[in-house]
Amino acid sequence: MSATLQERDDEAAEILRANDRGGFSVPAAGLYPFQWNWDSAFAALGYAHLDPARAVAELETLAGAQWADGMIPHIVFHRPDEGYFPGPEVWATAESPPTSGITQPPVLAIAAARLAAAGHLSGPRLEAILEAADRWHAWFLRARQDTETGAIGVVHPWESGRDNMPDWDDALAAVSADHVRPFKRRDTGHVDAAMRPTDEQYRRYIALVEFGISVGWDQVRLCETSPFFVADPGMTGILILAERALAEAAARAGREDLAAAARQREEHLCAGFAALWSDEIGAPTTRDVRTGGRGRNVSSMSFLGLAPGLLPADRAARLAAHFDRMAERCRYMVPSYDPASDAFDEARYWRGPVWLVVNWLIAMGLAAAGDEARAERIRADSEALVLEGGFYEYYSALSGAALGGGTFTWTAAAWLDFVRGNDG
Ligand code: 2M8
Repeated sequence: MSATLQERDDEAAEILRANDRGGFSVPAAGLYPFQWNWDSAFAALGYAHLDPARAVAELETLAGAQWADGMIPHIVFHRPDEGYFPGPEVWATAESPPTSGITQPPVLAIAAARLAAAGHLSGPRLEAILEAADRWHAWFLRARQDTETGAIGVVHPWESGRDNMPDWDDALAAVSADHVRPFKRRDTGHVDAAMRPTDEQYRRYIALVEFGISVGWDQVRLCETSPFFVADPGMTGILILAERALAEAAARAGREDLAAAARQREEHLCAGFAALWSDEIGAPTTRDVRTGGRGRNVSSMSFLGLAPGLLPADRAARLAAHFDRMAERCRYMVPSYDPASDAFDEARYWRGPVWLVVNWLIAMGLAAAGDEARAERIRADSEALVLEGGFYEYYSALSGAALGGGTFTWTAAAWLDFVRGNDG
């Protein structure tokens, strides 16, 4: 029997409290024992329902890890923990506190704008976060831009947040891992190996970390020379939503300078996103910057293209038709990869399962476009998944089975703010 809404509300609050490490949260105790970038931004929106001051602290801690060049790193290793690989000694970035050497999807400004709109964040503290977001967003154009399309790319699958999504496969296969010394994975000690990336993928992930070290983590050089650099509708689309949020919050704070810069970047990024359109697929897909190779299928992040202003109407209609096709086939939207594709895997991490935070971002875009019906389908499916299965890392789009790690921070946050917050 499934739980009641009230029981899940209470559990979500309990998970956020239990995963609070004082000023920052961990995504899941054991499996992910450090602060992750986009997890933290989503977590803040969950904390806003329990303790708004705690929500602001989460964003301040994240912004506080910003590198001198503007990048906000994907992991901040506040305290040592043996339970995760690769830890700070593998990344060897020389930051204090130690961090990884790559970034993650820029959700910070989206969270800050929502906290500001709710009256939880204002004045100099809001401005400080917006300034950090402005520096980070500008960094993406300097250090992660596919100059041919104007879209934003990733130098590591981990950077996208959708680690083993099938569209990275070809580019990753070109990364040599022959020199990588044996290592012990920790993730498969917490979660069934059939739900995680393969060992072969992990070896290449580590080869890319070693490449970053070889260029001294100089981010511009990394982008220019990395064997892996793939333009991504996900990263580009999220940055567009973040620029819009930054412009709105900066205008609210009377910082027209930051708002104008965000609007200018946004316009450029929208052109970049549109350039990732694949006419063959009828959706925006990835583009391997080194080879020109394109993603082979629709992925969940393609649907960011349904937000207003990202695609011309005829293309948005083709994309919406994919959504409706998948919505017929899947009991729960939105699968991370097209279920009609051979590469779809119902249970393996980012190759098929539903992630509530991705649902949240897609629904934000749909709601902004006035597409209440599709936004509500996503919200209602997210609600059903949690009512049935509890707060897991991800879920089967076909059966609703709860998968990956349990008592998961961003799933609890998505429940409180997106599913139950009535302002998707
Ligand atoms: C997953 O990624 C980490 C590496 O960053 C991992 O598998 O070890 C992804 O789902 C990522 O998007 C997420 O931020 C992270 C923590 O939840 O886990």
